Formats: sequence, structure tokens, C-alpha cells
Amino acid sequence: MRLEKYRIDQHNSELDDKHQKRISFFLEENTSAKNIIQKLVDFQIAIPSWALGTGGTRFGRFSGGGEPRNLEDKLMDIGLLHQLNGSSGAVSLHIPWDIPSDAEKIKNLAGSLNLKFDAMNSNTFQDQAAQEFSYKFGSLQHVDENVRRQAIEHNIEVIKHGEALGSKSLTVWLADGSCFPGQLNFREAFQRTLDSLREIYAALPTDWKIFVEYKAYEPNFYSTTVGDWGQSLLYATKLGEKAFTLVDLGHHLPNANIEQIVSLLLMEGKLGGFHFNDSKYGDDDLTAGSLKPYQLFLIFNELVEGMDARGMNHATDLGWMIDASHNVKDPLEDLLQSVEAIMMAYAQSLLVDRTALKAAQQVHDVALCQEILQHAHRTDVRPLVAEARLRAGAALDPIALFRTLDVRKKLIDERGLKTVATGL
Ligand code: AOS
Ligand code: ZN
Ligand code: ZN
Ligand code: ZN
Repeated sequence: MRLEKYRIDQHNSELDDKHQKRISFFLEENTSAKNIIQKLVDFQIAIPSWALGTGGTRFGRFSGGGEPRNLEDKLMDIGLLHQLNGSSGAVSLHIPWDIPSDAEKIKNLAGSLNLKFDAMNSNTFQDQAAQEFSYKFGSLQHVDENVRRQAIEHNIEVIKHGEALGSKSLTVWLADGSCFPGQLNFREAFQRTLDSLREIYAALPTDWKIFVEYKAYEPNFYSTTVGDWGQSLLYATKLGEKAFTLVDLGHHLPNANIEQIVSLLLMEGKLGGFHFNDSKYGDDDLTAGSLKPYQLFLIFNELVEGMDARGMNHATDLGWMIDASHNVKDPLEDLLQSVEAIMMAYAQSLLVDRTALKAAQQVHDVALCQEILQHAHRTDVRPLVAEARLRAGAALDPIALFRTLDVRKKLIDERGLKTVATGL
């Protein structure tokens, strides 16, 4: 389904009085805010195709109704999100879950919904029905050359699907590792993985990037062959200039200083992209900003500082993607919440007085440094983000409009009550 434009306009005009008061007050108080609005309008966050259905947890699936039944439905859902918030103008696909039967048709559909294709994801962490060799003991690291060959070829096939759609990057996340000491020779596993990645790298079109995603543990619980940012950076460095590290916020050991990791990866020109989510324990894949909004802000603070230092374009030079999924909320409302949290953290980090911070750092005024950051983080930037939505032709209050228009009920009427989206 699509939202009729007049519905959005009507919703906005109902909220306009209140919004105008809030935004004019905000702009009066924050003289730098004017320039921020356009940056917010330009900033787009890719929605993962696998987050549109209920599920994603490991122990059971409790399907909601009206979930997408195929790739077309998934794009339609993201199109809806983008109509509502103006900031979800991209999608990240997972192969084989999202193999397009007709790439041209899918590309046109995405174009008509104003959606771009962000990174393609390969999948060598599950065995597929028609697959010859098993990934039980790894894929790109596997001791058997046949398994490695199959995994390499799968990745090359994913690149081809991506090319047909106009994507420009491939994310490789490997479940490869070991569950018990002695199971694996670390050095050899690393070397085989690197050799395999080299073959995939060689198949990249000239204007493509490859993102090497790391993860501390799970499904392997003793070692993971791309287990942390150091290992990912090693692979990315050895592979070459088209290879980068991808940071998934849930993939660190507890209390890791992710903002520092991000800062150094950027400094090395090796940060490629993000999987946003939030967590309390591990790779919980919860809604971005639902638990640690200050951490999200501190990460964005480093991103903005580092990208500006390198003259990078915030909107286009990194892959901004969500990787979240769970069982208990309407997935579309959940994604609206994630995007809102990301936009807020971004807006707050744009408000940081960098000149003042630099000066305070030079004289070790630690309290003032903290004040400057917290002042930005404690600013209620919701009017600013809402104003960006208004200018993009989206809704002032996306979730309220989603509910007023009974979108979920309409999706259930269209697709049925018992639907199972493909994917995890
Ligand atoms: C797995 O933990 C990773 O976050 C990957 O990004 C994965 O491809 C994605 O979560 C879909 O399962
Ligand atoms: Zn991820
Ligand atoms: Zn994650
Ligand atoms: Zn993950």
C-alpha cells in the first residue's frame, strides 16, 4: 500500500501550530541549527530487508499479521516507512532470502518508491536446501576447498545480484569460528579466510566496496574468525582500498568503547559502514537508541568529528544501515523508532560546539569538555528532526500517523493474518 499525499498533509496541518512554536523557539535558541536541517534531510538510513517481519530471535517466531510475503512487499513496506519519515530511502538485501526473480522490475519498483540499494549481504551461515556442501564447520575458513569454493561463488553471485539492482557494496558477515579449544588452527583459519576474501575482492566491480563485519561471539563461542575490529581491519588492510570494516553496535564484548573504535577506523580511512541497533547483553538487535542513547550520541559525535576532519560527506560516504529485529513490537513502528533515534543522535552531534570543545581539551578543562557534550546530548532535538521530515514531505509524527491510518490493519487485509516473511 501507499499513503495518499493528502493524508500526510492533513496530519501535518493538524500538528503545524504546535510544531511551528517549537521549531521557531529552537532556531532562536540555537543559531547553528539552520544549517543542520538540510543535513538531516539528506541523511538516509537503510532498512534491512530481514527486519520487516516479526522474528529474528533464535528461539521462536511469533508471526504478526500483514508481514511482507516477498521482496516486492518488503520494498513496499520500506516505501511506506520512507513516506512517513523521509529518512528511510535505502534498503539492504540479504541473499538468498531476497533473490529477485526479475531484477529490472525490482529496480524499477525501488526507483518508484525513491529507494536506493545499500550493501548486499551474503549468507554462508545457514545451509540452503539445494546446497551441496555444509557450512557446519565454517565457510570461507573451511578446511575443505570445496566448501570454500561454494562460499566464494555464493558471494560472487551476490555481487551480481547487487550489480543488477544498482547496489555498490557487499557486506560479508561470517559465522566462521570454533566452539571448542583445539577445534581450529587460528592462523590457518585466518589465512584461508583471507585467501577466500581475496577471490571475492577480485570479483568486485571497480566502484564497489566490500565491508568485513566482525562479531565477538555467536554462533561460535570459543573463537570467531573475524572476531573484532582489529581482525576486520587486518583483513580490510590486506585486501586493499575497496575493503572496509563494518561496525555492528551489538558485536562487541561488554563495555567496549565503540566510539573510540569508530574514531580510529575513520582516521585510518577504513570505516565502511554501520549496523545500528541496541543491546543490553550481546547481539540483542534491539531498537536503536532504546537502551543506550548517550552511547549512540557519543558514536555520532566521533563520526561527525572524524568525517569532517577528512572532508567526508556525511550522507554518502559511509553505509548507514539498521540491523535489528525482534519479536514483540510491530516491525514497522519499531523501525520508525530506530530511525528517529539515529536521526536524533546525529542532530545532537551536529550541535556540539567543536571549537569550544577543542579549546577546553587544550587546557584540560575536563568538566567543561563534559558540559559541552552533555549540553548537546541534553538538547531536545525532536523539533529539528520533525522539521527535516516536514521539508522532505514526510509526516511530523510518523508513528501517530501510522496508527491513525490503521496501516497494519490495511496490510493484514491485503496480505493476510498469518504471514511469514523470509529470513531469520
Ligand atoms: C549477524 O549477527 C550479523 O549482524 C549480520 O549482519 C547478519 O547478516 C544479519 O544480522 C542478518 O542475520
Ligand atoms: Zn549486523
Ligand atoms: Zn547486531
Ligand atoms: Zn549481529
